[in-house]
Amino acid sequence: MLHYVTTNEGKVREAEEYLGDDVASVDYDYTEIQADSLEAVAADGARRAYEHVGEPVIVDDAGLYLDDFDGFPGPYSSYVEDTLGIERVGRLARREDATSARFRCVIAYCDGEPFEASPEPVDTGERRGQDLAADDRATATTDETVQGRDVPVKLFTGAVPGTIVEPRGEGGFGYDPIFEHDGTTFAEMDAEQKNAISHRGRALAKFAEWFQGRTA
Ligand code: ITT
Repeated sequence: MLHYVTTNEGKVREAEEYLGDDVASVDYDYTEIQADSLEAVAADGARRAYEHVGEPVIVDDAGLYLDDFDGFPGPYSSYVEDTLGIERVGRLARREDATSARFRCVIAYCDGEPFEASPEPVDTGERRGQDLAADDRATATTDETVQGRDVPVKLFTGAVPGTIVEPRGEGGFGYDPIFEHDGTTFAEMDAEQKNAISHRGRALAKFAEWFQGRTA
């Protein structure tokens, strides 16, 4: 059984469409490391989650990136939501005319076993930080296997561009009310509509396809 380790019910609702009954959610609040890339945070989280659960796990680390603020708040999105709140982040972005943004999501999978070689880049700890900081600024996504000295982790990424607007909508969670894509905020979409275009939907679709092969 696959375990989705998260404290965020909103993420679980969105994952159900891709993972259905094959996944159990586990509410385990491990201490996240601070790092300037989602990949590093997610990979570390997957290792901790696997250690705790002892069975295959995924964790999901996501963030909002304001293009003209060098990607702020990015990996610090949770802290900024808790301290400033999304309405003030939205006001700041609009006041500074820095409304071009993207969401990024990284799904990290760990089952304690190594992964077969894949065409995607394979890297280890030291260089990983630099390469992935560059990827954080890009729309393009890279999936990779992290096979350092630690337990290997496989990563799946997704990104979606959008615009910061005044809050609209009641659905979704987190920054969804201020993130507009094609004229609609994520909070105005239901889970299915959001999944069809979202950072998480894209990462989950890639993961779900790969995972079928892993378990076949
Ligand atoms: P877990 O780490 O327990 O999974 P979390 O809510 O802390 O749950 P993240 O660290 O990934 O999740 O989230 C970072 C921040 O980004 C946090 O403020 C979320 O509300 C926000 N966020 C993540 N995904 C989002 C999405 O799809 N839409 C809007 N905001 C999102």
